Amino acid sequence: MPRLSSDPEVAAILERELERQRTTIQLIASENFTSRPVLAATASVLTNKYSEGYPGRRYYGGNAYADEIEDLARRRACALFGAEHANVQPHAGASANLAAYLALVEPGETILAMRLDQGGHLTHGSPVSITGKTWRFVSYGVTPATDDGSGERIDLDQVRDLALETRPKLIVAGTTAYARVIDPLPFRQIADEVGALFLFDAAHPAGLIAGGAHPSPVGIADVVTFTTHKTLRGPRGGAVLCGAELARAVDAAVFPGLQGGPLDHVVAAKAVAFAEAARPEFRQYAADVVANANALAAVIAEEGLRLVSGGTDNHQVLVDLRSFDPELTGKEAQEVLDRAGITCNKNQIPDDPRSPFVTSGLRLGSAAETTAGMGPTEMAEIGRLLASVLRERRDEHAVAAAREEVRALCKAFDPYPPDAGR
Ligand code: DSN
Repeated sequence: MPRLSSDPEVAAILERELERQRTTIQLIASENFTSRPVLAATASVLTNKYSEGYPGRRYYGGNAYADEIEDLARRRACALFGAEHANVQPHAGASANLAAYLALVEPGETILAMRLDQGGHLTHGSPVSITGKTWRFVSYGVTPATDDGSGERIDLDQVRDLALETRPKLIVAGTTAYARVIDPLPFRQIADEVGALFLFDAAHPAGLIAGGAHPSPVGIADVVTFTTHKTLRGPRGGAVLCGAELARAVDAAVFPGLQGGPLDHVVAAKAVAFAEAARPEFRQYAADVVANANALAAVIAEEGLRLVSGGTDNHQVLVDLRSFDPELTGKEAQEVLDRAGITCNKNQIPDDPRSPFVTSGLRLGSAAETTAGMGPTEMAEIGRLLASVLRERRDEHAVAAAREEVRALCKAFDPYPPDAGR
């Protein structure tokens, strides 16, 4: 990684962040460790370039190479996902979703999407998001919890009933805290039944889809949005896929509708990541991510923590802490786990009585540590450590001992080993 010796203050902070990533366990489900080529592209001279517009149609001169890189990224994205058109300019998943709404729905029209506290995203119409202020959102959720773990799945009957009742212009499938596979076909059928368009927000499973571990919504949904930095393991950013007939509307929504100049250095890094995700080893990676999440989930359940939906089909494990200790909040759990070097996030669980700042749940993810090389054995060890830290959370010696175990585990699975040329 490039050194910033001429700015020692910034360099020191970056070194400490690198050290944190190397010596603590990363279980945030939306994070990953990018490859060095992705990091290098992100740090490239393309950060200097202004290229408002699209390849061949820019508002500034000097864009020959910006055009080449964006064309390459678009071609690679289309090839990876089997899409007719890709827009690789969205700065984030939120902007990709906003662009899709802008392209497909007039302000004030109705969109049917998943509610935030049921596993949806802020951009699925939360009242605090511009999406909730601009469009009329109707929300669906998950089925009630059951003892056998068959509940807490997307309630497709509710999706259909609400679609028939409210006749949305657009139906959104996609989640931010949901541990189960999402089949795009029932959503397509419901959308067709009510004459709605269908957007699949693949922010979380994009890498699992690219790696063949989850069904692809491409060619089924009218528009697919995704982030490039979660399971796809690329740079921080977003993208939109669609058929040729929507290409113009989607492109116009991204620029000039929402954004100014693209981040060409990030577009270059996206191109790198799309090529990496097209390799055969990425298919193995996607399968390993799911296997690792299952191994983590199994041990956590054995340790007496209830899993929302009873398990996982993807990279996420959602834990209901109330089953473990009614007093334990997600906030407290996140804080004590942070002290032990286990990084994860508090998360609301379906029908959570606590606020999003406190919560009754934890969201864990396997994508990053799978990249670092961990397997089911390490996942089981992490599950046991996590449970013991929660159990002994008031004993600082026990937390400090867990921190040392975490440090030892991380040493064997360094995402950026110094001898590999960082
Ligand atoms: N922050 C992302 C996540 O963690 O899922 C969603 O925006």
